[in-house]
Amino acid sequence: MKTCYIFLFTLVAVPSFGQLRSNRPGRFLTLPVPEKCSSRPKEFAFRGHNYFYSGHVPGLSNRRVDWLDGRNICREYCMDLVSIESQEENNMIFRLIQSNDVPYIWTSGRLCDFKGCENRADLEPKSLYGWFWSANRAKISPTNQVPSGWGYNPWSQTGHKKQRQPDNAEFDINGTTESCLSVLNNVYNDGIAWHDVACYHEKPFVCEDSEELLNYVASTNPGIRL
Ligand SMILES: [Ca+2]
Ligand SMILES: [Ca+2]
Repeated sequence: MKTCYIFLFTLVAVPSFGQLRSNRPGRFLTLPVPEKCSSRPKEFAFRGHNYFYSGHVPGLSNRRVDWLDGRNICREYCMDLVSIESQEENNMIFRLIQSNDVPYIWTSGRLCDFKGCENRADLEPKSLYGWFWSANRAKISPTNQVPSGWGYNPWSQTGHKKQRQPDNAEFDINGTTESCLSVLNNVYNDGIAWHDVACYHEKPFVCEDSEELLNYVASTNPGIRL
């Protein structure tokens, strides 16, 4: 069911664990912590993956973190920020946001605008073709199209500049690129929808099981229960 993604393996030097550099000097992806993987919060499940919303986890419920910190908190649990590959998964996340009155969340969605993304004609123009899920390096459908198999386009039709998303609006304000994908809850009177947002903003987040990290911890910790 999950073998059909178009992987972007040439996008980044495929990470040796813990070695993938962030865009801020000195910040790295975190290694999973086996004990935390074993006892990770399993708030709900979908197609074999466990998920949790940080606002529902003791110790995390008041945390608002930037995008990379969100990834790293998830990764300690053998998870990553949520990647929304199907309309069913998106509907589930939208329902979570709606029923809990969540203002916004981080996802693992990221614009390929860093080192390794140059000279990729298939990613141009970036605002349409340059987005992918960091958790598994799967491409996101062109942002101006209804994704294949979906009945709607999850990107908002409006935002700060009253233009459809992604609009990279903050770049015009302070020169910061909106390189990370957040689901916002009616911030622009637009219902629950996807937005490109600058990655330094601090938000709650949803974690989803990472098969890559679970397999890594399983293979290096014989007998561990995950
Ligand atoms: Ca997913
Ligand atoms: Ca935006």
